[in-house]
Amino acid sequence: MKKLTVLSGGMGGARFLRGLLHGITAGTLPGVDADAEVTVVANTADDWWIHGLKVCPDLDTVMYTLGDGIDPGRGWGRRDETWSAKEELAAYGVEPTWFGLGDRDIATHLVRTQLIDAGYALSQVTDALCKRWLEPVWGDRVRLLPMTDERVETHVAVADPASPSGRRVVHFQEYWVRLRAEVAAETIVVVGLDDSSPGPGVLDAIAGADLVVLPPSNPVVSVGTILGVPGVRDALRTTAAPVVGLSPIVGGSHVRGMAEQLLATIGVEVSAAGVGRHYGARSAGGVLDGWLVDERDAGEVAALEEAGIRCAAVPLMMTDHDATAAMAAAAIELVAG
Ligand code: FO1
Repeated sequence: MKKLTVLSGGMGGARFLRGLLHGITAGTLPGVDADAEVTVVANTADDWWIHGLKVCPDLDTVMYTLGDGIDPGRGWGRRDETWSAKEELAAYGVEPTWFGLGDRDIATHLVRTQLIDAGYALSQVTDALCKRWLEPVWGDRVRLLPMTDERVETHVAVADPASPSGRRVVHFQEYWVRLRAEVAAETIVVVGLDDSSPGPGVLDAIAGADLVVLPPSNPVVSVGTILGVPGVRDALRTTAAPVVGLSPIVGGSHVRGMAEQLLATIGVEVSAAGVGRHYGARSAGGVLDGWLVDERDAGEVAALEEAGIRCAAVPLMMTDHDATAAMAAAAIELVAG
């Protein structure tokens, strides 16, 4: 196996990717060449223009994580960060004060924004940023592709008694960071998604893969938005590669993030089986050949097998690179042969 393609959101996907690469390098993944290439198709619907800068949280979380620049505690932004610019903006009373842009992180957004303003596509800009972050560590074995070059942004409608309509629409970042996903998301609207097209290399990365992985990222606003880019689902259904996913829901709740709240919004059961069925069996018009659930959800394996999805229950806590690599190995074994 030489070509792996991973459809990734932010923290969960990035942590999975780091462990996958650990396993590849260590040679512990069955049938995977030690010089195998990993192409990451990353969600861009979290992107946000703020203070005149284009911030791409999921692209940056993957890039910083694989380039070892991530702050491990936060899971986003840079390690060894300082916040002088943020403090100065707050001193001017400039909103939003609740969104933390660190000084080092701002340099990334300045470079990205300048290149976007100069007319370069997001995929070209991402390549340029990855020259610093990925090439020195991974050579040309890791590629980071935006799911689309076009502007796509997730917005969430929340109840707001103060507004005439009784609701307010906020950007996903406000829903997640300021509201802490503590209010019900009445509706999720991914602005621009239906009119978007797969970014350069995305469909080839799926069609030409030996394996496609849906890591434990948010099934609604991360993997869900990637699947929503016109053409991506069809590519998953027609690729010769097996498609295997890992459940982000363990024991009936998310490990981190806000998957519970958003699955409820789209009417999907908050369970490992619920998400697996939501993605669907490839044999039944969905995108999955295999679905890994945590040992605590072993009782859901039979239901998934009946839905046409190969399923196994293994430990799904990404406690360290070895544990994550073991998850990747289990995913590969589940759909091998
Ligand atoms: N998450 C927070 O909880 N608080 C923040 O202030 C914050 C700032 C931030 C800045 C840049 C960036 O790339 C990510 C940032 N995040 C922050 C995380 C971000 O909201 C999430 O990574 C995703 O959008 C959800 O996966």
